Amino acid sequence: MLFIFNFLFSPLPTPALVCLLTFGTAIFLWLINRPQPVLPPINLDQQSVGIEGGARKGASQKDDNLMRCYYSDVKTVYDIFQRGLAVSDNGPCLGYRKPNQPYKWMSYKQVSDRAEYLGSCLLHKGYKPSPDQFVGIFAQNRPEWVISELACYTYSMVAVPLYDTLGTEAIIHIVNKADIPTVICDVPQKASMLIDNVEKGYTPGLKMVILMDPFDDELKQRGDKCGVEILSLFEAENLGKENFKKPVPPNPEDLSIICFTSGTTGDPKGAMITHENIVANTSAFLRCLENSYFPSPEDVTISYLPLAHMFERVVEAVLFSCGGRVGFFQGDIRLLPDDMKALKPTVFPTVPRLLNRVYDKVHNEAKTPLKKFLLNLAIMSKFNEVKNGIIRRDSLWDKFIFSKIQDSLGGQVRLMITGAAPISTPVLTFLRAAMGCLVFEAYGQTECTAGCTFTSPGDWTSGHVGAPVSCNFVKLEDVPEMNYFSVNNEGEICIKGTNVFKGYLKDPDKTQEALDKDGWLHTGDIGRWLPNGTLKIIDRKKNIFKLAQGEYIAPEKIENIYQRSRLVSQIFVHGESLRSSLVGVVVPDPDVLPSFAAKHGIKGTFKELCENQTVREAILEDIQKIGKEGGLKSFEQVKTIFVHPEPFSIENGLLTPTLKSKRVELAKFFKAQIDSLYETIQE
Ligand SMILES: *[C@@H]1O[C@H](CO)[C@@H](O)[C@H](O)[C@H]1NC(C)=O
Ligand SMILES: *[C@@H]1O[C@H](CO)[C@@H](O)[C@H](O)[C@H]1NC(C)=O
Ligand SMILES: CC(=O)N[C@H]1CO[C@H](CO)[C@@H](O)[C@@H]1O
Repeated sequence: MLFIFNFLFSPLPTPALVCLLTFGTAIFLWLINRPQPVLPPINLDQQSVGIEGGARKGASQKDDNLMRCYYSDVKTVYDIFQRGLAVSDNGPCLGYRKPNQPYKWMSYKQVSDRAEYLGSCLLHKGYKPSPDQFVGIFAQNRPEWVISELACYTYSMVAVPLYDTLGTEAIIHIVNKADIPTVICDVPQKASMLIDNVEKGYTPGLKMVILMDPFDDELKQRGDKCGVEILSLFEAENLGKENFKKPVPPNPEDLSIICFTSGTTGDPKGAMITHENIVANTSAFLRCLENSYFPSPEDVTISYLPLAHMFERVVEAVLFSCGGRVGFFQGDIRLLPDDMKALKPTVFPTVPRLLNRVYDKVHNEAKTPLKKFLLNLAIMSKFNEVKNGIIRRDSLWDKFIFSKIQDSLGGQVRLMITGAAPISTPVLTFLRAAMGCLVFEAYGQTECTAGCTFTSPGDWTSGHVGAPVSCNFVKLEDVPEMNYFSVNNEGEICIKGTNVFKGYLKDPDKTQEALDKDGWLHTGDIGRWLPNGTLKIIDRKKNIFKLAQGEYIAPEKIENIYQRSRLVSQIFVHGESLRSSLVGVVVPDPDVLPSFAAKHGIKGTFKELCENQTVREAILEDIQKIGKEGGLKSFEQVKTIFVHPEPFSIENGLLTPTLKSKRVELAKFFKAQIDSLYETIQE
């Protein structure tokens, strides 16, 4: 500043005048090119307002009519795609790549033609153009996934995604429950598994498999023998081209997709989602973006989060509705950074687990105190700008500190949305500073088509999930057994709106548990209204919680399985939604432990045995084996344990009078041990 000051007031020789003019021009250019701050569209101290009956709506909502659609001519997912085709002027739509090659693009028209051919083939094979006709899609994210889905919508049929992590039993359940005669799948292994199920008589209704990848004759013959026709996708499309049928677009209230979600107990439930549900969510999403970054045909997103989940599908719907493009990852999450560099996405949907890794990596790389200091200074300075609504990537901090991380995401990300599980404050703040793009957090679940609250542009605080979106109301309902009351602004989060699903497929009991008679969806999450009208998630109604990667955990179920180990007298399984793995506290059986330890060549008092690392590892190995036999998935297994010599009891306050674990107390009591357990494992 001093330099400028002196410069301005000294007598001006000609070269100095030139300098000044240059300088003035620079200031002028800076003034007109200065990044425009993103201003909040609403009063951030009052982000939601009460309506009759104790529920709340988003503050930007003028009346009590919930939003159904953003564009009046777009009422179904089929319409969404047609709009993309029109506004992009048949631009690029779906992209894919082979290792180390650039992306190749299919145009909107190519995609829509292929969908019409595939759909015509299904009709030719006996399907009817009607929303009671179900087609399975069993594939990783790839262009053919979207083509298959669109094939269904083009003729009013319903897509039913299947996915690997469900396990064979669940696949059998879904194929039977939804009466799926045809599954479109990606690789021969999956087709083989489906045929295996038919051979064994588990899924007699399956009649056809359409395969995207090449397969051999043997598979075809196996299919022939058990009455399953196997077609390549290529053959299927040709067949449809020869037997072409005119599209039969769906109605808004028709079913579009059935999303089977893996519960913690029992069979997966099929959430019935209509076209209107998806359009409502997509529209509300667009409304949220109105004042910040509105997608256009220039936009591109990367598809790597499972398409079988609504989160990813809604993000893609948002892009399609604006004529944008979707590029697919190669199918291997380890190659994602390489794909990002090749694609340069502008819209990046993501989950906390991935972001935690980015955060850890950057912080671990700053090894010297100087580097740590600079990193923190950079985060602080940039975040100060963010607080004023300045989102940019061209400051000195960006050049010297953040450009590497930005480049690792392709360098063009303008909009990041995180959902599926809560994200911690330091990670969110870091991202907002470092990435130089808008970062929003969304909260929701499959049953409300992914999203029901969204953080507002201009609100860069964390620790809440924003305010209700324009397609639903939110209310909190008393949960007396947990001491949550709506008069205290706390309770179970309930949602009502155009995005709320129609119930579970052929499951009136489960539907009744989730949807009450007035149409409120009961989420099972406990929320609190903050004074400024945002919602904070504070608990779970049952003892069920989500890990950072979005998987539900029912700790009691896991403990019951581990109890089968002879070594275990008592066990407490602990997890946190900001972490991606579980840890445990084991109280060993004093009668069994000494002889078990002796077998490992270790002797000592009970307390010494409990403290011995070799013993600890042997116990861990034993319970993990039992867990595996008991059918626990790998994310349900504890990664490490602490061995405690004193039993949990009513006296020490760790058990209820009915001898149930007091989970909150246990977590408090063992906090130090739990923290150090998490330090020892690489998450
Ligand atoms: C809203 O309230 C919460 C809790 O009082 C606070 O942490 C947050 O910063 C507030 N948000 C804004 C934008 O003022
Ligand atoms: C465990 O016990 C064995 C045998 O008594 C001993 O050699 C070993 O050092 C102990 N390990 C620890 C970590 O205490
Ligand atoms: C406004 C709204 O409800 N949007 C949600 C739609 O779904 C996406 C993806 O799941 C969420 O991120 C949004 O919050």
